[in-house]
Amino acid sequence: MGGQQSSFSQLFTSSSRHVVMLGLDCAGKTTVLYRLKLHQYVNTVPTIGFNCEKVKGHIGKSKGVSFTVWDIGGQDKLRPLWRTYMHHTEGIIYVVDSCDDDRLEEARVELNRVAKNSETIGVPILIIANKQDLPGARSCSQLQTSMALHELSSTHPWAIMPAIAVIGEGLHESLNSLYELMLSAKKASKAKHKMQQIKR
Ligand SMILES: Nc1nc2c(ncn2[C@@H]2O[C@H](COP(=O)(O)OP(=O)(O)O)[C@@H](O)[C@H]2O)c(=O)[nH]1
Ligand SMILES: [Mg+2]
Repeated sequence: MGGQQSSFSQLFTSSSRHVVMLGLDCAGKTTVLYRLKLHQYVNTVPTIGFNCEKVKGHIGKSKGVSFTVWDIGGQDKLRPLWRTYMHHTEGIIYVVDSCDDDRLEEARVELNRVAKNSETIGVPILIIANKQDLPGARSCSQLQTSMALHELSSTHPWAIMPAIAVIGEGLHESLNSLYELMLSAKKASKAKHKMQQIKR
């Protein structure tokens, strides 16, 4: 098992950044994934288990960078599985339905659970405020307040970006923003490592 696991992780360290996409069911995760992958709208069915695709960044620093994106089913009975996919992940995308006022609290609680999981400490989190096309959609700053995102700051670099997954708006910007967080997290951990070596 140990050997198997290390070759499994090597798979990701080589050429492609390992990203996990989480969020409540119906937030738009699968739509995000296939928009990024195929540049077209795909009629989704509720995800049982997961989808996984290789996606290339298009803009900014992420241009040409390859990402392996895991889209994990968000129904409550599947959420315990999220933990399994957090191993070795370099970045987390958390998709929120900006219109679903009824489940905003549930989305906040689940995000908090992800952030508290020891596997994810230090891993950058990019929150996608999805469905900005719908009337009554909460803005990023409204979500920032109502989901108490500042609480993430002690353990995770994070950012929030608006998106309309059905037409692909804001998705590559979000991926790029996550990648920038990943780059600075890597830099910070390298610097910390160096400091520790100097101290010794
Ligand atoms: N209006 C609107 N609907 C969206 C958007 N993104 C996803 N949806 C719809 O939300 C529903 C759930 O999407 P899906 O990707 O299956 O969510 P998942 O359960 O998180 O994977 C589908 O009917 C999508 O067409 C968006 O940006 N705007
Ligand atoms: Mg899905």
